[in-house]
Amino acid sequence: MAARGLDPAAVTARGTPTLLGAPYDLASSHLRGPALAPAAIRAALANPSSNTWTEDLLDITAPGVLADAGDVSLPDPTDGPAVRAAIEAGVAAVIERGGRPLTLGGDHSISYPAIRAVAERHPGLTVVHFDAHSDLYDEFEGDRYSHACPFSRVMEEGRVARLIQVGIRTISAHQRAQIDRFGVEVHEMRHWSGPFAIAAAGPVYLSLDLDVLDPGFITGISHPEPGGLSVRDVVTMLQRLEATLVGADVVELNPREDSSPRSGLVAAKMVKELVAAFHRR
Ligand SMILES: [Mn+2]
Repeated sequence: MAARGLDPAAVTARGTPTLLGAPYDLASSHLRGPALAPAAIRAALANPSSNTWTEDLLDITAPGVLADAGDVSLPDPTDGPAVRAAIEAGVAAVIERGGRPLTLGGDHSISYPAIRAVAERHPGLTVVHFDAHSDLYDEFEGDRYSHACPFSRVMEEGRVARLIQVGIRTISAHQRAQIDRFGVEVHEMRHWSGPFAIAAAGPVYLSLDLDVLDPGFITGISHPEPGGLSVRDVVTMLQRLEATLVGADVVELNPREDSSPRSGLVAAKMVKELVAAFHRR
């Protein structure tokens, strides 16, 4: 029997998933380190401790399965507007070359320009957001572009039809008000009863903050929040996703907080299963 999952004719029909590094962490409110993540994730993807196959038999090194556009060039990381413009342009360039962007943060602030670029090209976009945190602050410590704010910036522009959040367990009164203001569909951990299928009509962007995982599964993150998901929970939800992915990101890996390369391996596992999700629809 032929391996299920890889139909070479279908692989590029919707655009090859394409890695794009966004090595930026100056919008982090707590720790630096996620700027080192794109290199760490690429190294983990090549780590011989595992192989290059997804669980449903896609070889991510086979032609057309996963491309790599390198890192966004950030000449002056202290110039926030220039950083955001460069990330938005980098993501747009991936789409315009026929790829589907899979951006590697970086802190979560990079999702705002990345989603802007995708939403402009995919009307009716749904964003599926895995995170311990809602990241819906209007501003955080005086910074409207902090990694605590990207989904407020995304939602107030009105280009995203639905925002679905999973894994949230740190809502403040302000963020609850923002959830109501923007009509966010939140699946909080306090109501968790196991993995479920997220279905969305139309194009979907998936933003995966690795701190959605319980700190027992990953040390290399800046904001460990107990009471989270297992690696298996997230992988299963990626596999059950009933949606067409047009873009994604994996953010907030902090290699400086990792006591071994293992958190990078967790991030790489997520990247692989996201690649599979891109190819499933
Ligand atoms: Mn988070």
